[in-house]
Amino acid sequence: MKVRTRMNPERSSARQRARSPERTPRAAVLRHKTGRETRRMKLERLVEYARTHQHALVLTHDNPDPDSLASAFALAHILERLAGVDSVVAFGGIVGRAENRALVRVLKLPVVPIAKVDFDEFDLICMVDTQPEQGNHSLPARHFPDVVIDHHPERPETKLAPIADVGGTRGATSTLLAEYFRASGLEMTSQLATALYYGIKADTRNLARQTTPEDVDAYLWLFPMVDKEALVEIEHPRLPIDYFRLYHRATERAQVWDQAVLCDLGEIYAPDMVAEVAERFGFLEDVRWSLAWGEYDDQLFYSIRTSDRRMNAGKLVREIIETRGGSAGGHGSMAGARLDLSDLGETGRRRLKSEIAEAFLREFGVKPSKKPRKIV
Ligand SMILES: [Mn+2]
Repeated sequence: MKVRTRMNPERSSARQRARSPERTPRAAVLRHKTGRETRRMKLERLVEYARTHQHALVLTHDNPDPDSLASAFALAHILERLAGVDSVVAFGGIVGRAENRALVRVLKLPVVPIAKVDFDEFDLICMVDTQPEQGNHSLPARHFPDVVIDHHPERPETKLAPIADVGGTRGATSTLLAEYFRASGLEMTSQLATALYYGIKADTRNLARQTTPEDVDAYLWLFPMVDKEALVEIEHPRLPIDYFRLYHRATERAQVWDQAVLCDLGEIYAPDMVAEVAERFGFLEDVRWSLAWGEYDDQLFYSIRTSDRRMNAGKLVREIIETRGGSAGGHGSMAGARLDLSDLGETGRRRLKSEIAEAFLREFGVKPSKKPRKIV
């Protein structure tokens, strides 16, 4: 995967024409809406469609996690090898968590920040581990993806993408990509095997959460090809001092209400630290709900974890955050959301945060008269 910066503008406009809907009539794209389509058929359709294009952009969700990064590079590899399309993988936000930074560094994944991407240079736009409506990606509104591969529940607009493989029960998008790989007959590289394996492992919390037999199957298939030394480096990275400072603050600020723990982290150094903290406090004894939030770059980030099987974390964040103008996504046991704060002053921000915390507490069944316990 090469990173290009400039291309011939004439060719670029030709590609833009090629992207217009008239050139790719929906009817020409074989869609099997009925019946079960095997991964092999899906792969064939993807390759068939991609073949008439030259330059693919594969976009992860913002502040990408291992599942999103691994899926993006696996898709880029498939597009290059099977459809002859050169591919660039890009992300919005930052790669924040130490493990995710290590994944990119150790495996030398040539991922490009979205600020360096000129969307008009690409005639094939792909999106992985997220969907157009999800709101957690940086694809400008004037573009719509050609290809969407995501294990999250299908959003209505995704149906408009010529190639969409979304929804289902898989615990990770990396599992879907591993299935494409197996169907393709392409040789798996240890770099991609390591990334996909870690993608599945991270999303399913080592096959302990939202895991299907297909996830287990892909995990076991990949394992012999994993670069074990690289994996150790990725899973046990050096941590910045900010990490320990943030945990200190989190422990001081956490409030335990019955079976729910809530933590306002204030300013955070990386958006995905809310997920890290929510995940950790979710392990606190007797806790069934864990919610953490923090501010980064004028945005408010939320992350939630639950072990309550009767509740749906994804639905809950959508109800509480999307109705307030934010974007949200996730599934049964884990979800995240963000809200733009740039129009709000100090007071407005404080009010919004406490309103949202109260809304969550109500959903967690905590009585308003209750007082929280502190950890320290
Ligand atoms: Mn995922």
